[in-house]
Amino acid sequence: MTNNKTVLKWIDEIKNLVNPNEVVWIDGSKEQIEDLRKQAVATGELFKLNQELLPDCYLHRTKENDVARVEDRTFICTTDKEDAGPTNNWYDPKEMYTKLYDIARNSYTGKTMYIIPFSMGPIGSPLAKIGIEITDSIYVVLNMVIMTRVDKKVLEVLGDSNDWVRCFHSRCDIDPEKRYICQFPEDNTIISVNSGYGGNVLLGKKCFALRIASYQGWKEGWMAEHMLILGLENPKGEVKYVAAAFPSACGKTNLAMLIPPEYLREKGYKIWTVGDDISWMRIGEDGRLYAINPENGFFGVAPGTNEKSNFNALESTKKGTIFTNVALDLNDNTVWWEGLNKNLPENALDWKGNKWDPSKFDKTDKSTCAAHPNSRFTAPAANCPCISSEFDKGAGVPISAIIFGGRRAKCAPLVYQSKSWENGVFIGSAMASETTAAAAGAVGVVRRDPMAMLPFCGYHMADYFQHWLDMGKKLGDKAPKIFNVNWFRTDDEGNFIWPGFGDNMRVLNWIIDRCEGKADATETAIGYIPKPEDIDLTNLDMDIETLKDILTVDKDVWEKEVEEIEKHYEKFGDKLPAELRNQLETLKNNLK
Ligand code: GTP
Ligand code: SPV
Ligand code: MN
Repeated sequence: MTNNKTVLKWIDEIKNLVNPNEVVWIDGSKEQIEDLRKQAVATGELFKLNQELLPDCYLHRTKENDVARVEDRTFICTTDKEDAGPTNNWYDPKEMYTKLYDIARNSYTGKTMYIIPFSMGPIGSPLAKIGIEITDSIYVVLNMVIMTRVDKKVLEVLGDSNDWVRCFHSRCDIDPEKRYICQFPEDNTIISVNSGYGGNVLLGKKCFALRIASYQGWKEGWMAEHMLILGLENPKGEVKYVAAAFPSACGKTNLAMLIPPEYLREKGYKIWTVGDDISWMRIGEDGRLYAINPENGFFGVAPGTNEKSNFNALESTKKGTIFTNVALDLNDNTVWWEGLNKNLPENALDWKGNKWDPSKFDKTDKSTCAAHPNSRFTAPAANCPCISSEFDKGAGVPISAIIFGGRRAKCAPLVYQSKSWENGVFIGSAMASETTAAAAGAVGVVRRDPMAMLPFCGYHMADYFQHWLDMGKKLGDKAPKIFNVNWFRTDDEGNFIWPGFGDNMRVLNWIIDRCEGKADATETAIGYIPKPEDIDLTNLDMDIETLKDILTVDKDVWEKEVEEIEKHYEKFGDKLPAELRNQLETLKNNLK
């Protein structure tokens, strides 16, 4: 497949370590994929779904102890502990290599070693990067073929270069006590053992495209962010692009594929999806910030996805999709999850493969759910009805606005604009959100999640903040405007006040208007808030008083928030950029 000496040497090293029966190179060809699907069906690793209703779609169930990312078992291994910073788990690289090699030794005995050369970003794009994943799992191969660009051309483009990321995965015994997800940023290396679940094993995604790439971006002057990218087309046919960072399971896929309310569609407004999870951004020749989506598919949250909430995502899952940990409707061999529709299947298997009893279903008790709350679909981006014409182009799209957001029941207003780039970096650095099922651990606890990158930043978070500030200096007056949104304010009964989903378009329109100097705003302590009459409520069952309510900045709540941010900043000590400390002081004074 290649004469690249660095590639051959590494593959030899891993092969000698894991001792496989056979070695297979993956080129992404139709015949090869079909053959692998057949093998996986024969062993029960995949279940073939109804091929008339869901052509080329399959269901996979992971082990019950292996259903989400494991942040406490994720490590950044740098020579100097200080380089990983206070928000990452650190381990000495030498010791970790020894530990992992001991775990993985002979782990492929009797098995096949698959080698997957892949490109993150359109093959050959100046913004793209190449990786090679070694795995013993057909599930991983088939997911990587959807999520990244797997093609013979990848190795041609790589040539003799050593600029590629080494990704080694071994299922071992799926033993949670020996599960490790390790990044070695200094060596462009990732090693993952004892898991078979999505984000832990599709190493192109969070491990490479965020943890390793954020480190590369820091060294090379670009940015790798946990952001969706969308294009908003107005009735004149002009398209403006925004990138938005929300923590896991806080609505990126939904916002990226949004369908505008009918009255806006009739006027000619459209949303185009460039990406739903990750954005790589560089300064272009004209001085603006350009973004590509390095992925080639969507690894989306299934529960809650339905025709109304996210039609485009649902459409994307109707062919060539792998479902993980959803329920199987035995009546017609299709899939089901909570929130897909109101027809609880009478004859179904839950995500564990046990008979499901709909009469015992209680939506407040996760253990009665048919699908796991973090069940997912892996769908090709090409299936998406609103995929952007720019998606496959290597040049990237110019970003007008950056949006931060998260789940905050009380604090953050529906939307506000930062007062400057530096103030926007402050807002991102202080972001918090209630935790979700996307990672193992407690759900619903407020935690600080700077730029939605807490679990994904591959180096010291204070250096990361400084990198953001430096990028702003380089961008100058061409920098995107920075905003914050919160779709998740609740009333006293805990119901979401803002309708969300397609209606978020009303907020996006205000954001674009602000970027173009077309909308007014009120200056508050935290930033610029819309005039209530500037958020279009046409055809919405919401009065302006309710809107005013979710646009307010409650002084008492924000004074507490400032205390929390102070505590959060203490972690970074002297390394925290002075600019951010100044921003916090300014906010404190503004609130007085
Ligand atoms: P990751 O793939 O983990 O990075 O998640 P994500 O950020 O792409 O989140 P996603 O769009 O899959 O949404 C996660 C959950 O949030 C789903 O259950 C959605 O139904 C819900 N959600 C998304 N947008 C909204 C919204 O505007 N309002 C409300 N109330 N819920 C939303
Ligand atoms: C997330 O958790 O942010 C995801 C899913 O997008 S995973 O690939 O598991 O990280
Ligand atoms: Mn994500």
